[in-house]
Amino acid sequence: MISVIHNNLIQLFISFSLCLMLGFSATAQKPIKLNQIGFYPDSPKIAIIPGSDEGEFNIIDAITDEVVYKGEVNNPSEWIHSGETVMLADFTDYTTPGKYYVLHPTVGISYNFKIKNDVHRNLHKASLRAYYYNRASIDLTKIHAGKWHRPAGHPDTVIYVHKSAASPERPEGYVISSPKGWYDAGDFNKYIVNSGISTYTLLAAYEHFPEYYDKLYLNIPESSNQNPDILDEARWNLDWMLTMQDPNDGGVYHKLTHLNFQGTMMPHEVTADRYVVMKSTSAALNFAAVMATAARVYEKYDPKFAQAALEAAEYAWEWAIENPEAYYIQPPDVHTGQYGDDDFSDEFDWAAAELYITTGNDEYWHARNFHEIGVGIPSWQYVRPLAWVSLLHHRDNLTDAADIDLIEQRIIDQGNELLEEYNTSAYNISKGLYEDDFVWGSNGMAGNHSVLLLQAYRLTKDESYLNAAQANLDYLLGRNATGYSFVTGFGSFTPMYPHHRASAADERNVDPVPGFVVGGPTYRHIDGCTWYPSTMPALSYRDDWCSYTTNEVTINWNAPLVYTIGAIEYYRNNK
Ligand code: G3I
Ligand code: 9MR
Repeated sequence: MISVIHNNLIQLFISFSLCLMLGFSATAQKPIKLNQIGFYPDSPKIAIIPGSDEGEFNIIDAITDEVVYKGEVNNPSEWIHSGETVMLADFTDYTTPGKYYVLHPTVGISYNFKIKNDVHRNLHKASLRAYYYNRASIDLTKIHAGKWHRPAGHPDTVIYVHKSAASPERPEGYVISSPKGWYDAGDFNKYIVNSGISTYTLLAAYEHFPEYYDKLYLNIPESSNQNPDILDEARWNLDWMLTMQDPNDGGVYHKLTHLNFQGTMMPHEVTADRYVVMKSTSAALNFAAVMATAARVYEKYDPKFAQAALEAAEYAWEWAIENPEAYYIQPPDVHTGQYGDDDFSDEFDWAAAELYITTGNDEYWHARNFHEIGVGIPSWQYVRPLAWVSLLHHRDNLTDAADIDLIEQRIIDQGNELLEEYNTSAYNISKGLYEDDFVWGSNGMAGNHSVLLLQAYRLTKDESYLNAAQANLDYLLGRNATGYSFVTGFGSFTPMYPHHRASAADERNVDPVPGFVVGGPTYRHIDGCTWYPSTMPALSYRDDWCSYTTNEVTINWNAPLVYTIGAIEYYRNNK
């Protein structure tokens, strides 16, 4: 114990002297950027050194302060998204487990990181437990929520049918019950469109890695039952989604919402009325795709639910076929998130693919022209890639109607496009390839790049794809221009003021609810923040409540994080 304290003091002294030497204040952000959690022994290990001062870098044991590895930095090059010139310090071939930091004689040091097996296990659990923390209609108990326990918010048993959603059987003001589900984000509303990709991505994680998730314990209220915890968590949202379908026609309400965003309150403090608003084609198709997926995934655990999910999916699909142009139009008295879309072709593709896979009915394959469509990066507004992800996974069990070569080629082409950027980018990441990579929710885009890269890896077992997928994770955890590890509670320099009401309004806790990735830097801000540290897209981030364009959390940005970490944990430990 004493020697640990002694060594820590030495380290503190050395770091402090170094800081003084290099002109940094003791509290300044560390100039060398890397994944602040760490690396698996056999994974690539990269740090970013700012500037062009080439030469030697060292890996220092954080306990003994001994130099354990020496390497040469290389490739000073510009990253156009941040305007920086940076170099790579590659210490992939250092594999000894331990705790370390990087030192460059003129630049400074990095935060501490670890090399170990299972290095992202806790982060992975936390990124899934974030969904539990965002549950509506349930007490978060001390046992499961720790210091973030809170009373249930939004029972959602009395929900009014909004004028925009009125039908003969359910006129304006009609009351339905629509409990459970996850709050979308930092706000308290529940949106079907965004629930679509989020819930699907968790179900895909299970479908692709069942043996891993069968054993993953999340300490949620359902943990003691026989089902995998990830499926119990997803079920909380699926149960809510089912209530959003009008049993009279199969249409699905676009969202369940307050009329306005509420103030900075804890969920249980909110009393304003809630409404279901307008049925839309995008809601019906997202719903159909997810329910068709759920019908497969829950077959083994709850066949009755699986059957109900499939029927609901087909009913919603029929509604969408009859109502192919029901674009969401925000009613004048509703001011919450829109999740609007003016192109449903990708939603049709995705729903058709999931229904085809689940039912084996060729009509769904032929309903769309898969030969004519590409892949891309998934987002709430662009779900076409999810069709390819599912088709690839099920390629050995499809009917003769499907073109397996086409499915494989699409995934490889997309993977290669990302890989090329990974190989050539100054930050050694695929993120940054597309203009949309720095839209609102840029960190979600980073995760979704990795989801696609991981499909290419699953298909080919070519490790470059796995390494590239991990590089985007490294980006999220600190190897980025801002230097933040963007996941709350994980890393040394991490968001403390996310735009998350249940964190901001919680007077008991300084620490925000853990396990959420914030939206990340973006090139366009429409929030009330008076300043941003930079106008460069990759630097334009602010850890402040005011910044809902960069510092909010959502279920759709966490889902690719979950998928990516789960897959990487699985492969790094089971190769
Ligand atoms: O689709 C276009 C694309 O074609 C174009 O290239 C690109 C360039 O600007 O813009 C794309 O549109 C963007 C759209 O998201 C889709 O990515 C818009 O610029 C951008 O402003 C829009 O932001 C959305 C934001 O709501 C405002 O509508 C975010 O994606 C979305 O995550 C966010 O969602 C909010 C909910 O409404 C409410 N709950 C919180 C949640 C997160 O902040
Ligand atoms: O808190 C809201 C956040 O969840 C949304 O993503 C965002 C954009 O639609 O809007 C936030 O609410 C703000 C509102 O739009 C304007 N007044 C300030 C609110 C946040 O403080």
